[in-house]
Amino acid sequence: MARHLITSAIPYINGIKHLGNLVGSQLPADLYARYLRGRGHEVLFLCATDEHGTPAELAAKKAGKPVAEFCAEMHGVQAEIARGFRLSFDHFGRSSSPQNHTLTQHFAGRLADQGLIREVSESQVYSNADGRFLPDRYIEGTCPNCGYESARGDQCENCTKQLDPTDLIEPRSAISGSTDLEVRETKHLYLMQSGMRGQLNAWIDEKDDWPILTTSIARKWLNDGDGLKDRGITRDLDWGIPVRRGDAPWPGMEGKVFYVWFDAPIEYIACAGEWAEANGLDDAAWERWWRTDKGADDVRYTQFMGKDNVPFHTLSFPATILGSGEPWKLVDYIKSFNYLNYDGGQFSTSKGRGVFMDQALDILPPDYWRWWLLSHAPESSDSEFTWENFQTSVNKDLADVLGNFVSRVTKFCRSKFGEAVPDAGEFGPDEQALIENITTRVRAYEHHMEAMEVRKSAAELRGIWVAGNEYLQSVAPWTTFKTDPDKAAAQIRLALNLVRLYAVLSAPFVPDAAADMLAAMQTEDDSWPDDVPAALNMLKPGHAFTVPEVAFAKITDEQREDWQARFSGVRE
Ligand code: B3M
Ligand code: ZN
Repeated sequence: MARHLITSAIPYINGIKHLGNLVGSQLPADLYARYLRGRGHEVLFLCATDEHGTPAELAAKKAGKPVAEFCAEMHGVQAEIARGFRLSFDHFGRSSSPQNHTLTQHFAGRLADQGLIREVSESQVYSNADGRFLPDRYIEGTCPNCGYESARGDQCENCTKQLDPTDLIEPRSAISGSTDLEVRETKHLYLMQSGMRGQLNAWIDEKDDWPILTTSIARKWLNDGDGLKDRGITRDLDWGIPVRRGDAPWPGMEGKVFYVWFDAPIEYIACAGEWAEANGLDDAAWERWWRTDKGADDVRYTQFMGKDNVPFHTLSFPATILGSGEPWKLVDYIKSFNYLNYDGGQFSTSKGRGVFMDQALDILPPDYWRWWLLSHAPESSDSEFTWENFQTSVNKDLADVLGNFVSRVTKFCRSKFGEAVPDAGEFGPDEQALIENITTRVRAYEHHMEAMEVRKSAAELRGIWVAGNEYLQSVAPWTTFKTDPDKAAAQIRLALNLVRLYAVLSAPFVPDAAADMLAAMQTEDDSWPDDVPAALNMLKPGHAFTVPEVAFAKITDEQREDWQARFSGVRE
């Protein structure tokens, strides 16, 4: 047994995320966490809301609420939606937590002690029309690297280059569109990460098992001339973590806050502290996950994120950790994702194009979404959501294959043998062949799950469901029953055991259906099938079961057309 720390990129507080965001971080992280728990590992799975910065301030203003109140409310909304998708966080924290204030100020102080912070008097863009400094992403303009015309001041979403607002060509305010911008002098703290290139390069070089998507982005910016230039870690904003040097004031920095991208990854650590507090545990309880001098040496730490977040996790955050000179845990594996597109274009938060997490749950249960999204995860390239594909996958995989298997087996048994595992007959060659086939497939499934190959895992799981259906189809117990009821009884005994096995194997993907299947089999034994033949002989003759409700209703053509129209346009 190992200990696994798992974090998902923490979603911004300013709005509800779309399905592309979900499949790029939280959902695959949940899949992995559920799988590892199922295998008996100790898991700490953390996520939080990312609450600071201008986006939060502006969203609060638009909602007509004080920003702290807005964030508290939106955290509640996001937490509820996360529960709706069955995201099994051990804690869903907040980057505005007292723990994160303390830790962020602590890291800044340590970095300063290590000589890695310098004060820079710099020119910042001030918008006269908006009456405020325009940090980061609220300045738009042309990317100096690739020429993309709507690059944001913090990063170009087209080429992923991290930018400074003043790098942009022909800048304008993204709030008002005003080009009446002026440059004002202000003083900020810079993290001197440029001196850490060698150290970071050596660290990335060790990671020969990381997804190419992750290392290629990391290497690109490590080797790029200014991919690792010193970065400002403070901002002139009201909402954020006040700049302090540990627990002491920072002269000259009064009224300023840390940059949201400085404090957000630190929340991964702070969140463990929030988790401990929420569970009445002491500091040692969370430090054993995060401090290598306090037991975290045997922790395996995996992060999940979309590709646009990779530079911050391969360069900036490791620079903070390494620079502190303290024994904090570094990430062991970064699983990153490409983008999910929507029906011939992109998901668009601003245009309300595509399906957002709350809307998805309004129209269908979480398992439908989880299955489609995970089985089509944008791993090796971007992938696309279309309603046709969604309808086909759900109807085929979930309704025709998994749901149908469970329903046929339990109903047939009820009508011929009653609602208990039948006690007659022996397993023959067909049964042995199926057990061998399932054994091989379970081992392959484990292999893919361990490697976090999400699509391959889904395909193998589907293969395991299909194998059961094909077996049933070929041995046809409803026909066997007429001539050899004992043999039919043995076939159904195996099939009922398969239902329980399917529940255990499928739980990381479709937890609600899995729970229903286990409940129908009237067992709480969800132990992992280390020994598949034994697992398929677990429900003994006489063991009572019930026929479950229809697990998956098919998506009709009318529904598909209705939804397609509903989510194509501007969101109200
Ligand atoms: N908040 C991603 C986003 O919501 C960003 C991730 C932070 S991870 C420390 O778009
Ligand atoms: Zn660019």
